[in-house]
Amino acid sequence: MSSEPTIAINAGAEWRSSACILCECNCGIEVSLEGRSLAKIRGDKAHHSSRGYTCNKAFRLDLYQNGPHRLTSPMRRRPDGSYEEIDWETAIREVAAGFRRLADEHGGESIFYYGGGGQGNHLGGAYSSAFLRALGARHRSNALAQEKTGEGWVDSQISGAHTRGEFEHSEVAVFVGKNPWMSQSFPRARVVLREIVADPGRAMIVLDPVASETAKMADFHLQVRPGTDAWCLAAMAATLVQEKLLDDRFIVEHVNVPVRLIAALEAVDSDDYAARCGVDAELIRAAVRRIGSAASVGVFEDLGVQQAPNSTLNSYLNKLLWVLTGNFGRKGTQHAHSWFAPLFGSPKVARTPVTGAPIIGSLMPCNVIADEILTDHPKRFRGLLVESANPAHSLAESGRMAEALGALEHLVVIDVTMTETARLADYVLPAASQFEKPEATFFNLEFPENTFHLREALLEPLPGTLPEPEIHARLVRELGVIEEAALEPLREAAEHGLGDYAAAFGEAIGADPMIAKLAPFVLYETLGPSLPKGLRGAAALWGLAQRCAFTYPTQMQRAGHPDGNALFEAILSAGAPGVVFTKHEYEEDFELVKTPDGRLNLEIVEMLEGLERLAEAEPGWTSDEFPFVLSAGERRSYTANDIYRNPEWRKRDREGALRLSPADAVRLGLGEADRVLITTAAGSAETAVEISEAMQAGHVSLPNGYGLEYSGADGEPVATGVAPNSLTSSEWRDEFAATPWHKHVPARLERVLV
Ligand SMILES: Nc1nc2c(c(=O)[nH]1)N[C@H]1C(S)=C(S)[C@@H](COP(=O)(O)OP(=O)(O)OC[C@H]3O[C@@H](n4cnc5c(=O)[nH]c(N)nc54)[C@H](O)[C@@H]3O)O[C@H]1N2
Ligand SMILES: Nc1nc2c(c(=O)[nH]1)N[C@H]1C(S)=C(S)[C@@H](COP(=O)(O)OP(=O)(O)OC[C@H]3O[C@@H](n4cnc5c(=O)[nH]c(N)nc54)[C@H](O)[C@@H]3O)O[C@H]1N2
Ligand code: SF4
Ligand SMILES: [Mo]
Repeated sequence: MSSEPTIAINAGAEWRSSACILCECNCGIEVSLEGRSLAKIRGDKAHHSSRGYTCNKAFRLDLYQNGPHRLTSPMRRRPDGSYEEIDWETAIREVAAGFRRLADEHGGESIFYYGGGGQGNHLGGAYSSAFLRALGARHRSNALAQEKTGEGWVDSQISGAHTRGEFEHSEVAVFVGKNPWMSQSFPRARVVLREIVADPGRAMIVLDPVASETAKMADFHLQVRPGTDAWCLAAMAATLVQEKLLDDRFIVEHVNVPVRLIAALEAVDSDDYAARCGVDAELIRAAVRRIGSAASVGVFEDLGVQQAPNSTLNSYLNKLLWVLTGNFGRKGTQHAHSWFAPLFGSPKVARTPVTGAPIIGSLMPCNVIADEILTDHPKRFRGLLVESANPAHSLAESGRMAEALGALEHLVVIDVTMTETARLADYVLPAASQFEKPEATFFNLEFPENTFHLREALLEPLPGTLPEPEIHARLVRELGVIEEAALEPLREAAEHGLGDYAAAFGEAIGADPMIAKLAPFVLYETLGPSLPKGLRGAAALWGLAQRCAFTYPTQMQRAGHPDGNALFEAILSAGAPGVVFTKHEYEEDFELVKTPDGRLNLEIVEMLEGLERLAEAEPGWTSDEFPFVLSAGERRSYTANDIYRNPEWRKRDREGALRLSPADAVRLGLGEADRVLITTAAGSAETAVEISEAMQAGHVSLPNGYGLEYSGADGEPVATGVAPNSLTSSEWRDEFAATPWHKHVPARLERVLV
């Protein structure tokens, strides 16, 4: 909900602009500082996309910024497992030497990189690539490879582009395994949801086994049984075909529809499929007719299907809903969009060195990382650099993940705090927080106007910490791979302005391939010092601005930036609102479609086979031993990935209760005050329970972001709530993309007797 400025209280306070770092929306905020504390926070009305909006989570960011959890010195692990503080010079020397040794003895490919930015900080990751390239390392991954790579693979074939719904203007909004009331993910989510509900001419369709906050607002809640979305989505697409609700003209002009797809959808018995997913067949058909009659439809799929059975197939099937009805490239529909920096690498699917799992968008599937380490295979990973991520807690099967991290020869973690992952590392490097350095994200996913927001530091780095760009620069300098003399002309050109710099940079790249290879480092070292005070870390954005000028020249100029240098300058000086870096016309959306013939392509053999197989397949992954389905990692009011570590930030749900249906509570003889032991193939945990009408029988859920260790005033670390991945298994994963089934973990419950 948007926060109204409290003028009387804040009279005289100085408000500084920044952004919330807790989810991909990165809402603009204004902060009033008291010393080093973020004393007051409110939504920033000047911000281009959030316009004053925030949700409930932004207001306690001081608990992220300040507290005993902040690291203030590099740490080195002693043989007995305890840590000692070391100085930065020693840390940089030993960290670089450890990776250098692995690269020399086993090749750069033995070094792996995980993370590079969470929900609010992608600048550091932009610089890490220079250090990794200098070592010849090329394998990497991050959280996207446990949620979005299946969808990314489907997108790469349907449109060659990432797409988003323009929900602010959609007549019909469809949410598939997505609860935006809680999890947000598009600008001003709660305002937009309320507007849809209030307008009788608009409608909302939600596929969710839970009567989530969003599902309760929906006109059509298709309350599938967990894990059965493929049958529901197939019945929906089949209804489009069988009831002739397709946009024939759009299809003729823009879509390759294989005959095999139409035949498969004609053959679907939607009553039978409806029964298999547990939804009333007439409700499914009514929802589809609403889509068929709408002037504009936007669709958002998220973790409820991306981390559950048939996840990649579900991505394909839900995209049929907007592709076949021509809901693309018009106001309120689905859109391809520009990127300031693409979040995915090459669409070509490669294979991981040990297990041969698919590498999609250059990201290794998170669920095979442990297997790529715990083996005597000569190509196993031996070294790992983790930056701004907590894989020991956020990846499937924490126990095995910890074993893998422990088996590495050189594990280095860059974080603001001693995470579960850092506790296994050989070296921990303390980063300046996201309010102590210029920062930004590449979650720039809007259309027709796309924005980028560089925020300035609110505070000096906490003594003992360094911003990531400086850490990576020191590591590259330590490797000694680039001559000072090669950098000097660029430094000098930078003194004469961006025009001279651009010319000198072009020349330097031609003369020395190392300059291009280590571009972010070179920019930091040469352009960085000439930037306004405190903005050195923004130097890499110059390269991205040039890329933007090259990729979207017309749209960038339409947004008011004559060239890449002008865009870069606008970014540095824009402040609170951020910068519109591209402005598209609706008709230009097809220019962003990157398939070979420029058409949307539905011919994906694996997906057609998957659709056909549904006819014979029976949903159901539970057993007598594990009769419940656990969704491990639900987004709630007080969850924010692993970013807030201090449990004090939660006003409710302190322990993160397991939610279960009233029917199951009766069956197990449970009351609200009882506790249960939940057991899965991977482990057991004891938890508080919350009996909730929102849950259907047989389905239970636990929140994400709990079970993080935190020590208050120098006591022993205590973990509050259940760490969800102590209960997940890495083999439960999608057959195409190897994305995890976090939302679908077979489990057993027992009442804890006291
Ligand atoms: N409050 C809060 N917001 C966040 C985050 C956070 O930690 N806390 N994290 C951010 C991040 S990183 C992400 S990726 C997004 C994720 O955002 P969401 O994907 O919306 O979040 P989840 O709650 O994990 O899952 C969404 C829904 O999937 C449903 N679900 C479970 N099983 C199934 C199933 O079999 N089928 C279907 N159709 N649905 C199912 C759940 O009931 C839930 O309502 O949230 C972002 N926003
Ligand atoms: N079971 C289950 N597991 C899940 C999920 C689920 O639903 N269920 N969801 C998955 C999803 S969608 C996601 S996105 C991941 C998220 O999990 P991760 O990718 O591990 O990322 P975050 O939780 O964002 O953790 C960010 C880390 O960055 C650190 N950090 C904060 N600021 C800075 C900074 O300025 N510099 C540095 N270097 N570090 C900083 C924090 O201390 C924290 O350790 O979890 C995934 N894991
Ligand atoms: S958590 Fe997300 S929606 Fe909420 S204020 Fe922060 S960025 Fe905005
Ligand atoms: Mo995520």
